[in-house]
This record gives sequence, C-alpha cells and structure tokens, in this order.
Amino acid sequence: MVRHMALALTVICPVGLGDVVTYEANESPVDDGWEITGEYCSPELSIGAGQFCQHVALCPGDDPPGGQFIAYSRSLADFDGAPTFFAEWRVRSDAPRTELFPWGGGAAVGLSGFGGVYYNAYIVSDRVWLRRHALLPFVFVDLQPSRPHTFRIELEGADRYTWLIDGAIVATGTPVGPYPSATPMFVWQGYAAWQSSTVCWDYIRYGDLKPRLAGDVNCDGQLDHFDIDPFVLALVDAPAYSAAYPDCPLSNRDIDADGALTNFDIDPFVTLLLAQP
Ligand SMILES: [Ca+2]
Ligand SMILES: [Ca+2]
Repeated sequence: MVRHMALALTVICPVGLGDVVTYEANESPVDDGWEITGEYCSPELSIGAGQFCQHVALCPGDDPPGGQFIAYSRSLADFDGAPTFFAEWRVRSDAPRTELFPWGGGAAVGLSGFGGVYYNAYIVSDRVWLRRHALLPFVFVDLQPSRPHTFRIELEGADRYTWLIDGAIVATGTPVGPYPSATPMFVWQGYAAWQSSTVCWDYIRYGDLKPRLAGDVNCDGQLDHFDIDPFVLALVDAPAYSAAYPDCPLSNRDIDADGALTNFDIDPFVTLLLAQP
C-alpha cells in the first residue's frame, strides 16, 4: 500500500511573519514555530553543527513502499497576494535515486495552496524532481551526490517563476498564476519510501523578494558604491551573501543575465557603476 506519495496538507496555522522568515536549523523546528503537519512511525531526529537531520527508514514490520516521515509546515498567509516572493533552503540527502520518482522520498519541500499553483521539490542524493502544477511537465536536475545543495525559487506575481540550484537558474518561465495564493503554506519533510536515508537541513528562508534592479546587489533600491562590497561577497562567498541578503534576486548581481553570478559579471557591473551620475 502506498501510504504517502506527496506532501499532505491539513494544518493551517497562522503565525506572525516578517518580511523574511528564517529557520537556521540550530534548534528543533517545533521550537522555532513550525507545526508538525504529519508524522509516521517516529523518525530519528538530531540537531548539531547547525543542521537539523531526519533519519527515515521503513517502519518495523511494514512492507515498502511507505516508511517513516515527519513533515513540518507554516502558513504563508502573511504573504498571500504578495507581488513577489522567494524561498531558499540548503539540504543534503543520501537517499538513492530509487526513492525519487514517483515516490517523493528523500527531502521534500512544498510551497502549497488550494488554487492549483504550487512549487514542489523532491531531493535525493544525486537528483531533484521539480514540480509546479499537476498538468505541467516535471523537471529533473542531476546533482553532485551526497553534498548539500542550495535550492531557491523566485516568484514575481503572474510574470515569472525561477528555480535556482546552487545559484544558477535551472528553470524559469511564466507561471500558471501568482503565488503565494489560495491559503498558501510552506511544508518540508524527510521521507523513506523504500529504504532508509538521512536528510540534513542547513536552513530554510523565505519572504518578500526585493525588486529587480541590475547592480543593486545590497537591494537597498539604489545602484551605488555601497553595492561593491556585497557584489564581491556574492562572488567569493555565496553562502555568506545569501545569509546577509536572502531576499535579493539573482538578476541584480547576474549583470550579463546568463543565469548565474560569475566572473563575467564583474566588467558589466563596473560599467553600470561608472555610468551612474
Ligand atoms: Ca544598492
Ligand atoms: Ca552572469
């Protein structure tokens, strides 16, 4: 019997949210205000070294598929109708690829709602399955195995969605509709469909996405010399930049618009700066 093939959404829990919400995995998600949306057979949980880990396995006596999981959720009601939105998380899974499709095992993140627009990512050791509407083709992206990877979605109303992995665009286009919408909710979990695996979360961040402005790398709404240090930081230490400016869109530092920040953005960034009055 298939007990669990997708994220179950049953708990609606409004919480007070600011412009950016961060969970840095230094404490239990519950202590940080996340609700347990669903749980089966008590997975082993641990916190250490800035990570929250879920070890999931088959429940003793059960036949696969359908093992342990524990899912956490938070209402996105405070962002319902927001013109822009982002979510970013860093996670490592050692789940084999057999867990992935169509089971949704390994790590899973869902930006969900009841309006048909959603963004789901299912992550195993060496692959991710991205899904955003029941009628649209899936996107699969191969990953370097058993390493943490940074996943990010940038949403600009009905105009554009952009999936990024490790700072590079992997899929972008026109969304079916705006999101967050229709009782939006953020859900994430570790899940074992066929065999055991461990999922370790470094952080989860989400909130309003700042406006696009090429060269405005500190996202204060202006392009000036205060953007130089953040630009250098983004180039040399992407995790530190992401922690400091989580709500700044890639487009502001990807000056040549090739889908990632690289050394090839330096010259056009300087040109932009010098062109300022
Ligand atoms: Ca700026
Ligand atoms: Ca670039």
